[in-house]
Amino acid sequence: MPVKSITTTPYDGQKPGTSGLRKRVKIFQQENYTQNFIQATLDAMPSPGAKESTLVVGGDGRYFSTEAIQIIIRVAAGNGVSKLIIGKNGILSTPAASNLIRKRKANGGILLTASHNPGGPDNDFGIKYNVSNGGPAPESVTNLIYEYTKKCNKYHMCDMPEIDLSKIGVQTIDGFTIEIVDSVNDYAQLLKEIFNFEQIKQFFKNNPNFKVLFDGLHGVTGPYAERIFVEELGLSRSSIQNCTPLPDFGGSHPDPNLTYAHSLVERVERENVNFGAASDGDGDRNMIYGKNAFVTPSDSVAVIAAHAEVIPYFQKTGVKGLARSMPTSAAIDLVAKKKGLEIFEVPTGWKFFGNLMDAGRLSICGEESFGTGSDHIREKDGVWAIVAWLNIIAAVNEKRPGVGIKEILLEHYQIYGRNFFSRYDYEEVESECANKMVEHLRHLIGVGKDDFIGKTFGQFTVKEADDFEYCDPIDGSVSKNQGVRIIFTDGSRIVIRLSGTGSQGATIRLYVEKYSQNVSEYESDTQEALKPLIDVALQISKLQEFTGRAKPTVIT
Ligand code: VG1
Ligand code: CO
Repeated sequence: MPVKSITTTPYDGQKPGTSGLRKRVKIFQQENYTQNFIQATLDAMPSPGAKESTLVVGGDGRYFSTEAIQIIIRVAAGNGVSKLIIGKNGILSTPAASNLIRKRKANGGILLTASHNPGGPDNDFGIKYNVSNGGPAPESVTNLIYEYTKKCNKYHMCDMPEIDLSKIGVQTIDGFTIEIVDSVNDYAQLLKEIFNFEQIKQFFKNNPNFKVLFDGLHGVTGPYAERIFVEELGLSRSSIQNCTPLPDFGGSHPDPNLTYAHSLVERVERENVNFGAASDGDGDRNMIYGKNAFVTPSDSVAVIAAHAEVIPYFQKTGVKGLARSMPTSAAIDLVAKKKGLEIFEVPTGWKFFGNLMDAGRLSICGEESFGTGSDHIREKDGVWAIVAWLNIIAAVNEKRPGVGIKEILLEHYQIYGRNFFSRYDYEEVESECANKMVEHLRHLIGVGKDDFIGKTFGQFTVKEADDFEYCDPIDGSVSKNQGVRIIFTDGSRIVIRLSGTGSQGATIRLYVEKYSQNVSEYESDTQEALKPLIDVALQISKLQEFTGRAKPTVIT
């Protein structure tokens, strides 16, 4: 096939954020915008580079995905890529893509998703590059992509007819191979190797009144849920809802939290559902929520770590170490301490866990943003987390029948204490206002530090404060300015950082955490328990003064 080199002009702002490049669809639709970014991505691929490489391609099926895949096919061919493995109709959940990259020993993958951001012609699209371990590219690679975008004045492509993405099979055009694969098979196989499906099925059989409801929020996990929950685990079809992937997610946010998964929340409460769960647009997030029992993601990963020995995968590999992102509560740290395991605190973003997993030092990790996972792949994994909980419940019930989500949580608090945790998001704040607030905070903890440490706000006295910096223990790379932390003498904590996944203005994230070993508090309402700390966070940050916002957009 003849290669054409097309002249183009670099675009500003093609800098990958926490998890790839995310912008409005309209921005990606600009002339050569997507082509430029793909060219820069291929140019930045780690050695031996794009030529003769194999790449996995797929995404959450959001609006503009199929157009983007046709562009990727042509630009990949133009750059001498030898093979693309593409999910049928362009569909691959983020964890399924990570698994395929590993299983097929591909050199990397291009994931088309903006995760939990809304989709459709007026909403978001995203492109993320994953490396050969199946995980998101590290900052060294994403920085290089950005550098290439700034000088991208040519891209290479081959003219070819549109490829039919709906037909499973292999086609080779002039030495360039395109393989369309079933989106679900390999992933379903993986989960069957990890968990005790027989035990879970048996539990459902023994407990016909145990109600389960999974909500796909019209994201990518629908077909995965149907295969795993209905076909493999034998639940009824009415146990899953919103499981048809839609390019605009039915017009809502495919974000599994109490605000955006409202239809699940209502049904769980109204129909006394024992086990409710949801996943996000690209299938890497999860929410676990039963009647009167919401599991915070920080608690969820701690519970999974505490019960890991009932999961066949960990029986085989052992638990090598635990980790969390910095803003995530320290509940998992307490499990690590009790079990004598290494614990790591990394910046926000799953890419920071990959090196630790590759080095054999990390098995289970999580983020407060509804991300939970393990070293079975190199992405967080929504369906994995949900099946992990089912496996734990099934195993615990063999010894103590009648135990559900709430009992497991309360037992956990009795052993480890409770880390109350909440996050306030202020979305689409004017960037200038958000930056001024951050400057104010950096001043407090920088030049003003001597005055700030030891100061008392309400019942809290400042013990330490910094802007989180991480040195990767494996490759020594340093990531600075990852969020302002203010730690009080009683161990309570405030973290403030700006989001790196938004596509419009700035999103301020405020995280608060308070630890309690007071048994009478274990069933308290999170927002009530944290109210005094939140007041202090707002006072210190002057958030309302800087942004004019009296209330957050979302509380999780
Ligand atoms: C958010 C979350 C972070 C998560 C990231 C990607 O990033 O806070 O924990 O890893 O989204 O998740 P930020 O920079 O906006 O806070 V997903 O499901 O979008 O791939
Ligand atoms: Co996601």
